[in-house]
Amino acid sequence: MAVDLVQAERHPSEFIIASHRGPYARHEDGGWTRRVNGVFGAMEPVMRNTGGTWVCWGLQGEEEATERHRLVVVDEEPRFRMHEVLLKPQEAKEFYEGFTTEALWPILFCFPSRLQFTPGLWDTYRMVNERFAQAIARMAAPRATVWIQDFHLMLLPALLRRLRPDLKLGFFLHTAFPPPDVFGILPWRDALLDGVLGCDLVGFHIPLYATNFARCCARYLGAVPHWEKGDCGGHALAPSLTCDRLTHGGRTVRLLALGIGASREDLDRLAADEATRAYAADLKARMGVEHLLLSAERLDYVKGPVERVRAIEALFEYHPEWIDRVTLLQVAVPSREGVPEFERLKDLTHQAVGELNSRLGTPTWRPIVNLGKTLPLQELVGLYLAADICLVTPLRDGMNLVAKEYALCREDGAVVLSEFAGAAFDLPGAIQVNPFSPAHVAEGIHKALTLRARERRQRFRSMRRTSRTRDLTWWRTTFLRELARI
Ligand code: GDG
Repeated sequence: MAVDLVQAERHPSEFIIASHRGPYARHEDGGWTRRVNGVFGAMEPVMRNTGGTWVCWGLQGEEEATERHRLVVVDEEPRFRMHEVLLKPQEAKEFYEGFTTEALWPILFCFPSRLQFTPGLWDTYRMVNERFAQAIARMAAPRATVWIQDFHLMLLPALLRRLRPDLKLGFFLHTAFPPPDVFGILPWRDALLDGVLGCDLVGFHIPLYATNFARCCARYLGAVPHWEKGDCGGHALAPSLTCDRLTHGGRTVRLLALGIGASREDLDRLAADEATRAYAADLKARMGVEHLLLSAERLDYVKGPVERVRAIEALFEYHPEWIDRVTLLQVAVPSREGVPEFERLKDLTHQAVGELNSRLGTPTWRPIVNLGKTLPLQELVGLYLAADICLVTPLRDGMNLVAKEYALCREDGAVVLSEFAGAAFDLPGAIQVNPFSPAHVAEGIHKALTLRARERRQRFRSMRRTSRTRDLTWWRTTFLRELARI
């Protein structure tokens, strides 16, 4: 796919997506590549298909302008517009590496011990949300639809409603959402919740996050949720009460649990491609093991990369029969580079992999092969095709698209999946494990390795069916249909 961004005049838009960054990053030779991230990766095909304007921030260069407007041309066809609110490097650092990474990220994923308070960052967060609101208010056509993405822009809905009450506003949170005791640690909790409630429709991946959000709004803002009995069935992520709307300040805000799906458009084409299949077969042969395990993710503490190494160690300790027969290929895409906490995590992961490989490895076999880089999408699909088992063990995850992409691309296989990833709610055919316990994950892997073919195929069929029917197009059309009905 060839992408080019060309300077263009600003244009009123009927459909706007707002997310903190755009889907493409410029590389040294002046070309554009897609950013590897669940949110941008998912919204890019959405915009390619719907058209409209994508509003995000960009870095302000030497030029004086504070905003930049461009046309995105994909394979020589203009597809959508991109409007950048330009931030000075220090503002971008305070907004992204600062407030959203230090304060919001750990709280939303329930890691309060990682929260940091740096004075002044909240003001930058508010300022960036205000700049987005002003830009969108200027360019939205009358009664346009604006779909705001994720926690970087939690204040935007209320700010925008004040400036443009005619707009239809939707918000989707791609992360998890914690219970009130954890969210309440944020000193800015009221403003953040009030900001999101500026919307007509708020989407979450699974009912539990909507329930947690409603409980926070009730406790901290006095909002009134409309509760219904949930069907928890003992699952870690299923709430006993669910909420599909709440009332606050004389308005009713709808809540929707809608798990994001993978993009079939790109994956089907690549999985059917002869070159991808040949790459997969060659890779499997070169690895020279009976069973290839795969994990692929951004390097992030919520994904539990070190805990996963411990689980592989436990597998060989409790089931030494797998030594020399199983290898984990671990793709760790660099993320938030330069942020000290994430740099430390990279070192810890390398160290853990290195120690395990030197203790158990042989001249011809390694327990773990670690790739610390972004692979082209075709290679990633090749790995999906080559791997007998996909290992998805985040300590917590909003959804996790890798599990769904693996199930979508193949006819058979197995997924070992953290019970704390939203995907566990959507994919009951996966072997569910507790990622905090290396022994439990090890048993899950052993189970996947020894499943009878009939049970394995049955489990896989249900995951494949869900991943193919509830794909990205289904998710986008369902959300926008619900928003249009309000
Ligand atoms: C958030 C939430 C939620 C991975 N390695 C490579 C590569 N990838 C692609 C996969 C997949 C995406 O990155 C990662 O998806 P996740 O679902 O793990 O997303 P996060 O970045 O954590 O983002 C998450 C998601 O938003 C969507 O709502 O599911 O819970 O945290 O699509 O294919 N892509 C390429 N090379 C790689 O090496 N090209």
